[in-house]
Amino acid sequence: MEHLKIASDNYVAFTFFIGTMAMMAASVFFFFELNNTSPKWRTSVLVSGLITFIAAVHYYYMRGYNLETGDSPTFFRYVDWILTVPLMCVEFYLITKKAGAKIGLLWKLIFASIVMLVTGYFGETVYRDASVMWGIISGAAYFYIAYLVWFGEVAHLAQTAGTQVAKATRVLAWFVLVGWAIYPLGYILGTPGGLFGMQLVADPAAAAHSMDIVYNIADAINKIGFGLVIYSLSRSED
Ligand SMILES: *C/C=C(C)/C=C/C=C(C)/C=C/C1=C(C)CCCC1(C)C
Repeated sequence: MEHLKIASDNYVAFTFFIGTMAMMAASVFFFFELNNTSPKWRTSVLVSGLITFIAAVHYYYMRGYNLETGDSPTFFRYVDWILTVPLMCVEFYLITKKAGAKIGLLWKLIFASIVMLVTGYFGETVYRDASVMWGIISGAAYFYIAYLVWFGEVAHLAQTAGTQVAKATRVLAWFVLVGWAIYPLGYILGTPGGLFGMQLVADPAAAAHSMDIVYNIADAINKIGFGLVIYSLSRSED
Protein backbone atom coordinates (compact mmCIF):
# COMPACT_ATOMS: atom_id res chain seq x y z
CA MET A 1 0.00 0.00 0.00
CA GLU A 2 1.14 3.49 -0.84
CA HIS A 3 2.34 5.48 2.13
CA LEU A 4 0.35 8.67 2.48
CA LYS A 5 2.06 11.85 3.59
CA ILE A 6 0.50 15.05 4.84
CA ALA A 7 1.72 17.78 2.46
CA SER A 8 2.98 20.82 4.35
CA ASP A 9 0.21 22.96 2.85
CA ASN A 10 -2.56 20.45 3.53
CA TYR A 11 -4.29 22.27 6.38
CA VAL A 12 -7.34 20.04 6.27
CA ALA A 13 -5.34 16.86 6.93
CA PHE A 14 -3.24 18.73 9.48
CA THR A 15 -6.26 19.87 11.52
CA PHE A 16 -7.71 16.34 11.40
CA PHE A 17 -4.41 15.04 12.76
CA ILE A 18 -4.12 17.66 15.52
CA GLY A 19 -7.80 17.18 16.32
CA THR A 20 -7.24 13.45 16.83
CA MET A 21 -4.32 14.06 19.19
CA ALA A 22 -6.14 16.77 21.14
CA MET A 23 -9.25 14.63 21.64
CA MET A 24 -7.15 11.63 22.71
CA ALA A 25 -5.11 13.68 25.18
CA ALA A 26 -8.23 15.32 26.63
CA SER A 27 -9.88 11.91 27.09
CA VAL A 28 -6.88 10.48 28.93
CA PHE A 29 -6.87 13.57 31.13
CA PHE A 30 -10.57 13.40 32.04
CA PHE A 31 -10.53 9.64 32.62
CA PHE A 32 -7.42 9.67 34.79
CA GLU A 33 -8.71 12.59 36.84
CA LEU A 34 -11.85 10.62 37.76
CA ASN A 35 -9.95 9.01 40.63
CA ASN A 36 -9.41 12.30 42.39
CA THR A 37 -12.80 13.79 41.60
CA SER A 38 -15.40 13.97 44.37
CA PRO A 39 -18.20 11.40 43.89
CA LYS A 40 -20.88 13.99 43.25
CA TRP A 41 -19.06 15.36 40.17
CA ARG A 42 -17.71 12.05 38.91
CA THR A 43 -20.48 11.37 36.40
CA SER A 44 -20.13 14.86 34.92
CA VAL A 45 -16.36 14.49 34.44
CA LEU A 46 -16.90 10.99 33.05
CA VAL A 47 -19.30 12.41 30.47
CA SER A 48 -16.67 15.05 29.53
CA GLY A 49 -14.28 12.18 28.87
CA LEU A 50 -16.87 10.25 26.88
CA ILE A 51 -17.48 13.27 24.65
CA THR A 52 -13.79 13.70 23.79
CA PHE A 53 -13.28 9.93 23.54
CA ILE A 54 -16.12 9.45 21.04
CA ALA A 55 -14.68 12.39 19.10
CA ALA A 56 -11.14 10.89 19.26
CA VAL A 57 -12.33 7.64 17.68
CA HIS A 58 -14.23 9.51 14.94
CA TYR A 59 -11.31 11.87 14.34
CA TYR A 60 -8.91 8.96 14.00
CA TYR A 61 -11.19 7.55 11.33
CA MET A 62 -11.93 10.88 9.62
CA ARG A 63 -8.21 11.74 9.51
CA GLY A 64 -7.46 8.52 7.60
CA TYR A 65 -10.48 8.89 5.35
CA ASN A 66 -9.61 12.45 4.43
CA LEU A 67 -5.95 11.62 3.82
CA GLU A 68 -6.80 8.71 1.52
CA THR A 69 -9.66 10.23 -0.43
CA GLY A 70 -9.19 13.99 -0.08
CA ASP A 71 -12.93 14.19 0.61
CA SER A 72 -14.92 15.52 3.55
CA PRO A 73 -15.96 12.75 5.94
CA THR A 74 -19.43 14.29 6.25
CA PHE A 75 -21.24 11.14 7.29
CA PHE A 76 -18.89 10.32 10.17
CA ARG A 77 -18.77 13.98 11.18
CA TYR A 78 -22.50 13.85 11.75
CA VAL A 79 -22.39 10.44 13.45
CA ASP A 80 -19.90 11.98 15.88
CA TRP A 81 -22.10 15.05 16.47
CA ILE A 82 -25.29 13.05 16.92
CA LEU A 83 -23.57 11.20 19.77
CA THR A 84 -21.59 14.01 21.37
CA VAL A 85 -24.02 16.95 21.22
CA PRO A 86 -26.75 15.07 23.16
CA LEU A 87 -24.04 14.21 25.71
CA MET A 88 -23.38 17.94 26.09
CA CYS A 89 -27.10 18.27 26.83
CA VAL A 90 -26.63 15.58 29.48
CA GLU A 91 -23.95 17.79 31.07
CA PHE A 92 -26.44 20.67 31.40
CA TYR A 93 -28.95 18.27 32.92
CA LEU A 94 -26.46 16.76 35.38
CA ILE A 95 -25.21 20.06 36.76
CA THR A 96 -28.73 21.48 37.21
CA LYS A 97 -30.19 18.23 38.52
CA LYS A 98 -29.57 18.99 42.16
CA ALA A 99 -31.54 22.23 41.70
CA GLY A 100 -34.46 20.12 40.51
CA ALA A 101 -33.95 19.65 36.75
CA LYS A 102 -36.51 17.19 35.41
CA ILE A 103 -35.82 14.52 32.81
CA GLY A 104 -38.23 16.41 30.51
CA LEU A 105 -35.68 19.22 30.24
CA LEU A 106 -33.03 16.75 29.11
CA TRP A 107 -35.36 15.39 26.40
CA LYS A 108 -36.16 18.91 25.19
CA LEU A 109 -32.46 19.69 24.80
CA ILE A 110 -31.73 16.35 23.13
CA PHE A 111 -34.70 16.66 20.78
CA ALA A 112 -33.67 20.18 19.72
CA SER A 113 -30.08 19.06 19.16
CA ILE A 114 -31.19 16.14 16.99
CA VAL A 115 -33.44 18.41 14.90
CA MET A 116 -30.49 20.82 14.55
CA LEU A 117 -28.14 18.08 13.36
CA VAL A 118 -30.45 16.03 11.15
CA THR A 119 -31.64 19.12 9.24
CA GLY A 120 -28.02 20.29 8.92
CA TYR A 121 -27.11 16.89 7.50
CA PHE A 122 -29.92 17.11 4.94
CA GLY A 123 -28.65 20.52 3.83
CA GLU A 124 -25.08 19.24 3.45
CA THR A 125 -25.88 15.99 1.67
CA VAL A 126 -29.20 14.89 0.16
CA TYR A 127 -30.76 18.34 -0.29
CA ARG A 128 -27.69 20.45 -1.04
CA ASP A 129 -29.68 22.63 -3.45
CA ALA A 130 -31.92 23.63 -0.57
CA SER A 131 -29.08 24.09 1.94
CA VAL A 132 -30.27 27.59 2.91
CA MET A 133 -33.71 26.36 3.93
CA TRP A 134 -32.34 23.39 5.92
CA GLY A 135 -29.73 25.66 7.47
CA ILE A 136 -32.49 28.02 8.68
CA ILE A 137 -34.48 25.17 10.28
CA SER A 138 -31.28 23.89 11.89
CA GLY A 139 -30.53 27.43 13.09
CA ALA A 140 -33.97 27.71 14.70
CA ALA A 141 -33.33 24.56 16.74
CA TYR A 142 -29.91 25.95 17.65
CA PHE A 143 -31.45 29.23 18.89
CA TYR A 144 -33.95 27.26 20.96
CA ILE A 145 -31.07 25.49 22.75
CA ALA A 146 -29.28 28.82 23.23
CA TYR A 147 -32.54 30.28 24.60
CA LEU A 148 -32.93 27.43 27.12
CA VAL A 149 -29.41 27.80 28.44
CA TRP A 150 -29.38 31.62 28.49
CA PHE A 151 -32.91 32.54 29.57
CA GLY A 152 -34.96 29.35 29.89
CA GLU A 153 -35.13 26.45 32.32
CA VAL A 154 -31.40 25.71 32.36
CA ALA A 155 -30.60 29.32 33.30
CA HIS A 156 -33.29 29.43 36.04
CA LEU A 157 -32.22 26.14 37.59
CA ALA A 158 -28.54 27.11 37.51
CA GLN A 159 -29.39 30.23 39.55
CA THR A 160 -30.75 28.13 42.40
CA ALA A 161 -28.07 25.43 42.18
CA GLY A 162 -25.38 27.56 43.85
CA THR A 163 -22.90 30.21 42.73
CA GLN A 164 -20.37 27.80 41.23
CA VAL A 165 -22.97 25.99 39.13
CA ALA A 166 -24.44 29.35 38.09
CA LYS A 167 -21.00 30.59 37.04
CA ALA A 168 -20.12 27.41 35.16
CA THR A 169 -23.49 27.41 33.38
CA ARG A 170 -22.88 31.00 32.27
CA VAL A 171 -19.51 30.00 30.78
CA LEU A 172 -21.11 26.98 29.06
CA ALA A 173 -23.85 29.28 27.75
CA TRP A 174 -21.13 31.40 26.13
CA PHE A 175 -19.75 28.24 24.54
CA VAL A 176 -23.18 27.55 23.07
CA LEU A 177 -23.67 31.11 21.86
CA VAL A 178 -20.18 31.81 20.47
CA GLY A 179 -18.41 28.43 20.18
CA TRP A 180 -21.34 26.68 18.54
CA ALA A 181 -21.95 29.63 16.21
CA ILE A 182 -18.69 28.69 14.44
CA TYR A 183 -20.49 25.65 12.94
CA PRO A 184 -23.07 27.55 10.87
CA LEU A 185 -20.11 29.58 9.56
CA GLY A 186 -18.50 26.36 8.29
CA TYR A 187 -21.84 25.35 6.78
CA ILE A 188 -22.16 28.70 4.99
CA LEU A 189 -18.63 28.35 3.60
CA GLY A 190 -19.11 24.77 2.47
CA THR A 191 -22.63 24.50 1.05
CA PRO A 192 -23.70 25.73 -2.40
CA GLY A 193 -26.44 27.93 -0.89
CA GLY A 194 -23.79 29.99 0.90
CA LEU A 195 -25.06 32.93 2.90
CA PHE A 196 -28.65 33.27 1.66
CA GLY A 197 -27.49 32.49 -1.86
CA MET A 198 -24.25 34.46 -1.64
CA GLN A 199 -21.41 32.00 -2.33
CA LEU A 200 -18.40 32.93 -0.22
CA VAL A 201 -15.99 30.30 -1.62
CA ALA A 202 -16.60 29.73 -5.33
CA ASP A 203 -14.44 26.64 -5.95
CA PRO A 204 -16.29 23.55 -4.60
CA ALA A 205 -13.10 21.78 -3.43
CA ALA A 206 -11.87 24.90 -1.62
CA ALA A 207 -15.34 25.35 -0.10
CA ALA A 208 -15.29 21.79 1.28
CA HIS A 209 -11.77 22.31 2.65
CA SER A 210 -12.68 25.52 4.45
CA MET A 211 -15.73 23.82 5.92
CA ASP A 212 -13.62 20.98 7.32
CA ILE A 213 -11.03 23.33 8.80
CA VAL A 214 -13.72 25.45 10.47
CA TYR A 215 -15.52 22.38 11.86
CA ASN A 216 -12.25 20.89 13.14
CA ILE A 217 -11.32 24.08 14.99
CA ALA A 218 -14.85 24.38 16.40
CA ASP A 219 -14.84 20.79 17.65
CA ALA A 220 -11.55 21.23 19.51
CA ILE A 221 -12.74 24.44 21.17
CA ASN A 222 -16.19 23.17 22.07
CA LYS A 223 -15.58 19.60 23.14
CA ILE A 224 -12.39 20.15 25.10
CA GLY A 225 -13.38 23.59 26.37
CA PHE A 226 -16.79 22.39 27.53
CA GLY A 227 -15.15 19.47 29.34
CA LEU A 228 -12.67 21.75 31.06
CA VAL A 229 -15.45 24.00 32.37
CA ILE A 230 -17.10 20.93 33.91
CA TYR A 231 -13.72 19.80 35.23
CA SER A 232 -13.07 23.12 36.95
CA LEU A 233 -16.59 23.07 38.39
CA SER A 234 -15.76 19.65 39.84
CA ARG A 235 -12.81 21.22 41.68
CA SER A 236 -14.97 23.95 43.21
CA GLU A 237 -16.56 23.99 46.66
CA ASP A 238 -20.20 23.55 45.59
C1 LIG B 1 -19.01 18.47 19.33
C2 LIG B 1 -19.84 18.95 18.34
C3 LIG B 1 -20.65 20.06 18.42
C4 LIG B 1 -20.72 20.91 19.66
C5 LIG B 1 -21.42 20.38 17.26
C6 LIG B 1 -22.26 21.41 17.16
C7 LIG B 1 -22.91 21.65 15.93
C8 LIG B 1 -23.72 22.73 15.66
C9 LIG B 1 -24.06 23.74 16.70
C10 LIG B 1 -24.23 22.83 14.31
C11 LIG B 1 -25.10 23.75 13.89
C12 LIG B 1 -25.61 23.98 12.53
C13 LIG B 1 -26.43 25.10 12.37
C14 LIG B 1 -26.85 25.96 13.52
C15 LIG B 1 -26.95 25.54 11.04
C16 LIG B 1 -26.25 24.88 9.89
C17 LIG B 1 -26.08 23.42 10.10
C18 LIG B 1 -25.28 23.08 11.35
C19 LIG B 1 -25.62 21.62 11.66
C20 LIG B 1 -23.78 23.19 10.99
